[in-house]
Amino acid sequence: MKLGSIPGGGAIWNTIKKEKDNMAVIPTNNKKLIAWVDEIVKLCRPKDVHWCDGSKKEYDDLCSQAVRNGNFVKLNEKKRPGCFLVCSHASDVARVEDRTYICSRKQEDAGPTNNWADPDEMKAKLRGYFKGSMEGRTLYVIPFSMGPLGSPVAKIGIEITDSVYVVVNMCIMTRVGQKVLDALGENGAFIPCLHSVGAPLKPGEKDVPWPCVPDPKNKYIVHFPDEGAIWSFGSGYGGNALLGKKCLALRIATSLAKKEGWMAEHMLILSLTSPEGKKYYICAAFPSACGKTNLAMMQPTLPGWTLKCLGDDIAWIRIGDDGRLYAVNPEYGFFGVVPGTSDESNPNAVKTIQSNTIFTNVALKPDGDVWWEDMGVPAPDKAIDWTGREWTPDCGRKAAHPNSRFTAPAGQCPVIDPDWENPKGVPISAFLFGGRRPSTIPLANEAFSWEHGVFMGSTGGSETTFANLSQAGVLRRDPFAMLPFCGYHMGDYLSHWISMASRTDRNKLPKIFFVNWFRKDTTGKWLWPGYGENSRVLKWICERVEGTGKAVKTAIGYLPEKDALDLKGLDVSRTDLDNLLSVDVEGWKRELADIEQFYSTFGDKLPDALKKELEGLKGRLEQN
Ligand code: GTP
Ligand code: SPV
Ligand code: MN
Repeated sequence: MKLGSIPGGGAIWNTIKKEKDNMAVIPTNNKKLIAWVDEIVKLCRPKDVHWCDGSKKEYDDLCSQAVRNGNFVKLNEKKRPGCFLVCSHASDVARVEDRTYICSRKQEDAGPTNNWADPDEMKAKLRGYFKGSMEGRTLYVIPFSMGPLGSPVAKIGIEITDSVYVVVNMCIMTRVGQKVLDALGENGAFIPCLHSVGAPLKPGEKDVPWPCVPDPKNKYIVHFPDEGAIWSFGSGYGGNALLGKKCLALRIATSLAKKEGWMAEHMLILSLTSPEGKKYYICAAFPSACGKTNLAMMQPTLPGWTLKCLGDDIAWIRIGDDGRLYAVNPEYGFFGVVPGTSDESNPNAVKTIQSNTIFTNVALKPDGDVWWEDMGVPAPDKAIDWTGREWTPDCGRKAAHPNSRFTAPAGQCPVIDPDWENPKGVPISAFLFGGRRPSTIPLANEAFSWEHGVFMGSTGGSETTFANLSQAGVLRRDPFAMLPFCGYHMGDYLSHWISMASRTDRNKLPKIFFVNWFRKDTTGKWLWPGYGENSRVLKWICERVEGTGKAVKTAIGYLPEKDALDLKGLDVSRTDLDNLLSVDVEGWKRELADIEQFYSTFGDKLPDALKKELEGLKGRLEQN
């Protein structure tokens, strides 16, 4: 269909001054979509419109164009085939939680943990920002599917963006292209996701390497859960701009899931097969930069155990016909933390990012390959750091930004599970919660019940990291690692978790565990070696699922008995092990006070079941 020949296509036709024979046909007959694109074209006034078909040629052309334009650097084809380096503006290096809004109709629906503004007022304000924001740039329409395309669990989004970086990253992170429009059909529903870097170009003006709005106060990551829409302005980075990920697959999805009786969680999905051949599926929620990608594709050090990866960041979970919980990864790629990725820590990630990967904010070596801190190979004598400056090992600066990232196709992971695209999902045996806790929280702790497990998840906390543009290293409560990602009232979200026990046979629910790989001794050294050695904890968890693992009942949960963990071949001292696996009563009493204060922010939205759990813990600790 020609642009001018369909209702609503007129404005696109008129707005884009393009040679007629170049003019693409609109590849959809979805009336709502055409009308929406038309409206945004009028508002943002791009010089051009490009409907993404998701082909390899389109991807390659866009990357080549970005290289010519000075936005991307092509890496050495022999060392990193099909790979590019992109370095962002120094102001645009992570998610901006301060600038992230849940604009529900009623303020109460956003709850105490989200920024809120009236949706009409926010839209009026943002229209001012978007007005003419794409001048001099191409507007890209990205049809994408979160979840296996065409499956009943999939949600279709359409992202409009003026960033080539966003287009190619979305092509890796989600399922993009014509096939999505075909699945959408004439009347199908989609989630409109509007994005602009907010940097219009005047005629003849040369583009900068990373266009964005430098002033953080003028960035807006806004969700309208009642209508299911996302508007993002001013940032080109990660979760701020790749709108299928945190914005759609978590914030909007949580609010849909609450209404529809399923769960959208910040969880990795892995499978673990025992030497006897029994396969267990585990989901784990850790806050940003707290070890999900690493655990999701970890190489077990325990002989005979095989781990496979189904997802590293997000899980959509539904009750299956048999009453068990089934998890699907809605994503198609990994957007992983780069620093610390080495053959020793995460050999499977190293292999995944060998080709067809976009690196953001790492250092460029003279040989055209990339480098980062704790890569496990010697630092180059000199490099160009992520800020574009000359770097030497003694210059006192980090070569890669602590929140530098790789974007890589999930299918490239050498241990990807054969069922990772199964729309039915995989049946979950255990939920793990965790975070960076240098003290108090033991290495592993099993909940007494579903409600106690929900209590554990809801009171989880972590030292903050560089994944958010804010202070790193301070303890904050982060229920279910969802504090920045829950699209509605956190108190209602906690009730939703509690309610799962009445939606199905509670005996079929996964067992719940809290783990902490990040305990430190008084000198600041990690007490637990982590990474592949975490397989020893996973083994105990599988044994607990089977009902065989040995545990001691304590005030805070079931802890592994001192000889219950398989530590063969591992050098951990008895004292360290005692520290890792004992109840620090005084520490827990302080913890309790902090939890009580945190819980008070939810007022009467705090589920009674959790009040009861809090009182229960208090009583048990007092007996110690
Ligand atoms: P997001 O992508 O932000 O959600 O992060 P993530 O939860 O996937 O965290 P990731 O696996 O990328 O790990 C973040 C940082 O934690 C990296 O620097 C890792 O090296 C480090 N890390 C991961 N697992 C462990 C572990 O078991 N022990 C220790 N000490 N560090 C770990
Ligand atoms: C996180 O911060 O949890 C991430 C990175 O996974 S981002 O996609 O930027 O949100
Ligand atoms: Mn994440």
